[in-house]
Amino acid sequence: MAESSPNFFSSPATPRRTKRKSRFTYKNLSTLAHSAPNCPLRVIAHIDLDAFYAQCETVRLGIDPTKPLAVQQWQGLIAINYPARAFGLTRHVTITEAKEKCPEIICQHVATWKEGDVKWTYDLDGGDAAKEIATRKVSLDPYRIQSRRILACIKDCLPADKQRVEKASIDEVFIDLSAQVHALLLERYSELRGPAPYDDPTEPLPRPPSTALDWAADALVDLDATQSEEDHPDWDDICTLLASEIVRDVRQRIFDDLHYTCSAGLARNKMVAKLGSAHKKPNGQTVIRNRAVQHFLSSFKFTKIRNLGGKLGDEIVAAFSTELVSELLPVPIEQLKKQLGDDTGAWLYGIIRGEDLSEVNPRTQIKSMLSAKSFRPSINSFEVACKWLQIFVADIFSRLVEEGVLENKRRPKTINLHHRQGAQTRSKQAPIPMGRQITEDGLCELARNLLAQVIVDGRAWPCANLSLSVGGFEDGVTNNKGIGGFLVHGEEAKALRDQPLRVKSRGTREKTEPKAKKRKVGDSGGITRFFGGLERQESGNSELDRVADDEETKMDELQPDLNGAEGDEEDDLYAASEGEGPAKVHDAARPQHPSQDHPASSQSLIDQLYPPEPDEDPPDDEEQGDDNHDETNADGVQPSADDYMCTRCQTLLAQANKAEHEDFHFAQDLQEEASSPPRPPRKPVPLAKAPPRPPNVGSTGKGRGRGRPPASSTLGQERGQRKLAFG
Ligand code: DCP
Ligand code: CA
Repeated sequence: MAESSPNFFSSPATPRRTKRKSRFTYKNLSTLAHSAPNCPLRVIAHIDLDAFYAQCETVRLGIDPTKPLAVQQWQGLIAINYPARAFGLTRHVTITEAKEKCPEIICQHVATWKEGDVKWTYDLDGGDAAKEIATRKVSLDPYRIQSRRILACIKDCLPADKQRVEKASIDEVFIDLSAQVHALLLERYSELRGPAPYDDPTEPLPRPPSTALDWAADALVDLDATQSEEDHPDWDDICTLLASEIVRDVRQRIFDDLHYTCSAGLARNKMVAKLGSAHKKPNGQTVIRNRAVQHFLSSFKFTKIRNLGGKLGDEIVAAFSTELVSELLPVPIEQLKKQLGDDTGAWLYGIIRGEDLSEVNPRTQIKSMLSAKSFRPSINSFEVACKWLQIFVADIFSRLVEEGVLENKRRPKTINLHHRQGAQTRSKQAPIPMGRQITEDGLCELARNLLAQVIVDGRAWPCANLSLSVGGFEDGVTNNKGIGGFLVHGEEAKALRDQPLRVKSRGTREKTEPKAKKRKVGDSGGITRFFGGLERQESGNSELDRVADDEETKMDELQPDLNGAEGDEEDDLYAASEGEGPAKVHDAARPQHPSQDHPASSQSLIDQLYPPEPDEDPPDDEEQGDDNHDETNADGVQPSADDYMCTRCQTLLAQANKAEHEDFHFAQDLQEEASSPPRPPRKPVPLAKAPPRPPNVGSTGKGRGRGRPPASSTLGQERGQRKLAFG
């Protein structure tokens, strides 16, 4: 693969100022072997695929990679290849603008699912995207598959016993090359093999040879002002050089085997390596030697640094009236602490000096899977929502099959439904019963029951966003458990056998639970204020609670412990979140919009990660407000021609809300059926004591086979919603 950057330097062979001893000790060398984060010889690489989705399409379609191509998602462009970028195109341009600026551009729409499909397809013509948005959902599976192939290729290039690879997002990895470089050092430099003189590990290492270092085609960042290329290279330079050779080979293999180009950054830690990979794109490799870190960082706005792209960055800009690293460097640590709090101040002081001890976390196993859809216009009935749930389940199930669920290699323990209505997001969770094969039908039923619970709670419609996820994956073969680990015995087994695969309502948890039950996120004003924020979304420590945080994001912009997740697409929102930092989070990963439940101290990060979406199609019945109807009923107002009385619960409501109310009863019936032991029939709810927030009123649900209203279900729909005719 051709290296793009002509911008390389080699360390000159002469003249040199020779230092007598290495700055590094035998102890440093031994900690390198263990990838210790504080080892001064440590080397980390960050590899980022160039215009990833666009390359996936180019490779898939066998298109000449020099042709301009963009990936379309509905009416937006979510990836632009570099030939198209040469025409000034970015993710922000519309398709019309893109075609004006670059008439020959190929706009390839992403794959989509539609109802009844057993697999996503590429059969949507980009020109029809606007028409089809209401009946299809995007699939990013093709990109996930390529991502996995690339990850496998990378791992295949590295020695099994010394590799430490972290999948940071769908198209990025961090690699800690320390252990491999340590082995190479000993192999190539015999003088390092012996024991430390006097058996004292604090003894300095012998000097490296004074031969010129050949950085090949790497973009070598210039040294700090206090350093000189004439200085004798030390072992850290050699380590970086060896790592750079390894990464060049890895990139070459990715290109040779899979035809993808990528860019890489090499440095002593993740933060600097990541900035490095973006330095010379596409197809470039940037090396930031330890002696060049300060020079490299000084040229940046600190708002470009990981975790400083959002509110925290803004606060710092406001506090110090600058966004330049170079202007923040002279600020004493005490002043940073005073203005930002001790933890944040100390962290910032280190980070702008290139200090980052975060580890490369090799966990790459999927923790959860999510399938989601935003509805424009919103949807208004259980029936329609169930069709989407069926698509979500098909999507998730196909991924579960790939994950080895059918062979019991791995298995999720929980299923989650997130439902958004206006600004309110609600979640329901339930365990996936053990002891039996997970099936598509079984998951569908669980999902429907979760939705039924949302409906029972009221205010389910109009629904602007639904997402379904499974999480809490367990290995089937670890811990000597084998397949037997999935089996249940005795009473539990009997209970399961006798019971349909249904949600037990008691097993669910709602995210709108009272504030008092929420775990408090540190509100000291320290660094946790900014980085602990993600956890605020969940109500506890359990695996159940963590599920929603695991969806695919641009992980590196978030916390390390979000890594390893397999997430999914959001249909139409990601493209709107271009920019640095957490704003690049997939909207599909938005488990819950910030609500008043969250402690104020974490609100800033929440806002930053999950900016509110514009409310689409202000809901008619929300404007009317359910409360009004209840009050009207309580006041004993007589029914008008526009009202009707539910025969099941004797509640009076507007005709427009009839369908929703029927859904409510249907959902309630479903839930009761699922409860064990069976309960006696419900008593009608007296008019004056309207139940807490169910949609207003009722129908003769049961008489219509499971309570589904056939034609009337469109009554309360929004404008345009009737178009949502599947298949
Ligand atoms: N992506 C998206 N919407 C965004 C950002 C990214 O859908 N706002 C998707 C499409 C990208 C992929 O994620 O191809 C990887 O994101 P990157 O930010 O790494 O962007 P690219 O890989 O496209 O380009 P670059 O070469 O700048 O890395
Ligand atoms: Ca990329």
